[in-house]
Amino acid sequence: MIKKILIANRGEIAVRILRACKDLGIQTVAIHSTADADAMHVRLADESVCVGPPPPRESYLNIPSVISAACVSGADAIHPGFGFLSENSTFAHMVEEHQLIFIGPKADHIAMMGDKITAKKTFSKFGLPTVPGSDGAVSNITKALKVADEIGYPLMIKAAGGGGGRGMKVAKSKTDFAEAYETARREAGISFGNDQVYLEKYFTNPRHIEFQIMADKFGNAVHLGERDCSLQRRNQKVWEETLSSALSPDFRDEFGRKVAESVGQLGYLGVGTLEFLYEEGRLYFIEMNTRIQVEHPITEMITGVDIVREQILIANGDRLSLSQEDVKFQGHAIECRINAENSETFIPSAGTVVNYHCPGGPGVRIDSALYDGCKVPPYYDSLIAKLIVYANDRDQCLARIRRALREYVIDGIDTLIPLHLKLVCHPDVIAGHFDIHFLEREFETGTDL
Ligand code: MV4
Repeated sequence: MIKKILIANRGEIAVRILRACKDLGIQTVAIHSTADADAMHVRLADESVCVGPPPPRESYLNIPSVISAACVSGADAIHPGFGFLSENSTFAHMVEEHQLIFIGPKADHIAMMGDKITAKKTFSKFGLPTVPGSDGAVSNITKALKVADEIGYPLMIKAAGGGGGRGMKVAKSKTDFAEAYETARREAGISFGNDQVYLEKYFTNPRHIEFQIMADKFGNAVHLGERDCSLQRRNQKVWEETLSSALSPDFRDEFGRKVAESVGQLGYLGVGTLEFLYEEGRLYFIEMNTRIQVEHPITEMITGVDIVREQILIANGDRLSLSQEDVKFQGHAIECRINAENSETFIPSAGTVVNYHCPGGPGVRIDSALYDGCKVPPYYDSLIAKLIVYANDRDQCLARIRRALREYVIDGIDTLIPLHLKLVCHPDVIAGHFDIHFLEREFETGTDL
């Protein structure tokens, strides 16, 4: 059994992973930059190692430092969390080469899903619907124009090395296409070191729906239902919920089984998420994430599964603790991401938190590394807390969010609490009527400041 885990992350996800380790009786090692010496994740860990100065490149992304920290502390596994090194296949490979367990999928599967063309081909081969578009990369303008005519306009040009909203261009019509195509290739080469691009039909007003999956080394694979992550701004999710009202129980059941079967056939190991665009009653695969995601707690709330615990046990070589028949969905859960940002301008805010007071009561879970008097440094992601609310149905869930947001006190820095209070009182949000453009459209944040 894994005895000691090094957590190669910071903030709320490091704390979340620490908690799963403690529940399992596993020793913990935190890493931190000099800016995080007094951070919550350092205080809660059994041991800690400083891995470098504040800039992420020199600390949390510094592979030799992170692996050395694991070796000197006698850890037998590394949990990467999300962001940082979590989807770096080179890192995953190096961890294994040091006789350490990487708590995540095989390095090959990380690399495979990092290439969005390969990811799409893979799941298409397993029978999942994908967004209509080019069959793989389009390597020159002549071919590209021909394929573009077949797909029709508007269409999207996406970089194979992109993902998560990076490296995408919309061509509204044939007039825009050649320039958009050349720009996309040039930028992809610079940003990702890979200038391959592919084409897709552009969905104008889709929802973003993703399925959570887990798979063990014995070929067992299950899905834990879907999350609707349509409320986002500039590819940063702000609010996520599960289950989605867009899918009927029968559709979810059938589609979810296909998703689980696909990852089983792939021989995937660990937890992951398949992202889809939803339009006019249909789901189309776009990308797979091979990490634990920010929004995993809402799935935990409605299924009762501790996904981080499962992730650790899968990496340890254990069997999944449940089969598909054991997965039951109960109630509704919503996550409000509390970022250290101004609710109107979205300008990041750093400083010292004062008067910290957390909401509580039935159905309220806070995942955070905040404490009264803690510092929010300017060097890292602005996510500082997640308000996760559970209730028997969506309306009761919304009422509890209002109650919890009004209780929440975070002074000293700007946060997204005021934005969430507006969202949870908005008629379209209450009605569940939104797509991926709703937030930018409604709160006029689509344009530059
Ligand atoms: C799309 C799309 C419309 N049509 N693909 C953005 C993130 C990346 N995972 C894929 N993205 C999109 N791909 C086609 N063919 C619109 C988006 C998109 C988006 C998707 C999910 C959540 C938020 C989004 C915001 C802008 C664009």
